[in-house]
Amino acid sequence: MKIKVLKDILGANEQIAQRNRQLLDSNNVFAVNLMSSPGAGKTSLILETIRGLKDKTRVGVIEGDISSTLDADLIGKEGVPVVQINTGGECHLDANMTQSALDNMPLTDIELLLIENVGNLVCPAEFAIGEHRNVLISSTPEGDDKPFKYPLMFHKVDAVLINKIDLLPYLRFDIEGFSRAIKGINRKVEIFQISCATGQGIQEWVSWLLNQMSRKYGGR
Ligand SMILES: Nc1nc2c(ncn2[C@@H]2O[C@H](COP(=O)(O)OP(=O)(O)OP(=O)(O)O)[C@@H](O)[C@H]2O)c(=O)[nH]1
Ligand SMILES: [Mg+2]
Repeated sequence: MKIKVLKDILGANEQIAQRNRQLLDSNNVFAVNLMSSPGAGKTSLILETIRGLKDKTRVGVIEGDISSTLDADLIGKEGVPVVQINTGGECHLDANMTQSALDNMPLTDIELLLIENVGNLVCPAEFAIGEHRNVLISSTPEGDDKPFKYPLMFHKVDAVLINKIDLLPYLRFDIEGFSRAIKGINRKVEIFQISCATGQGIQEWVSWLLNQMSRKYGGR
């Protein structure tokens, strides 16, 4: 019985997610669902991405948090449209919440929508929200065992950004083993080593993103 209820919830969510994707498609907006543990660097990455894409594409941001508008306030200072979702306790965004945010996003003014999901490595992996790509930010201080402990998340994503690479000299983190473990779960995933503190790898990430967008919607 329990399983059936969960299936119903996920089925209903998937239908709304598909409607969100159709809305985004009809506006030629490419949506990226950014997931990570709390504090891995989602907001920092969004800031770096906005700066890296300046004059290349028009960005909008949806911020998902259990409470507060701290992240949205930071993003708003970059002069891009931003909508904050407060889930009020839910540990992930779902398609319904995302739909409400899309209703408040000027979709005709943007080409790329970055969606910061709630910091959590479990639930966000299970709920589609209408995104075109899923990206995981996994930061070095979290430890190199995460692919073994949270395999669904690593399985679901199109790219893993290994953030806080600047801290490697101070940590016991086997980056080769970590990358091997990710590829063992998800052979096709792209892996980038980045630092939002030093800017290392951000250009490569931004180029990949632009490439994914043009594969979907053609030359920009
Ligand atoms: N050393 C270092 N610190 C970083 C890097 N990226 C982010 N940080 C720091 O990590 C902390 C958390 O970064 P955020 O970008 O707020 O992380 P988040 O994933 O958005 O956090 P939540 O929204 O709370 O889940 C901040 O103090 C950042 O300055 C990095 O590449 N290197
Ligand atoms: Mg954040």
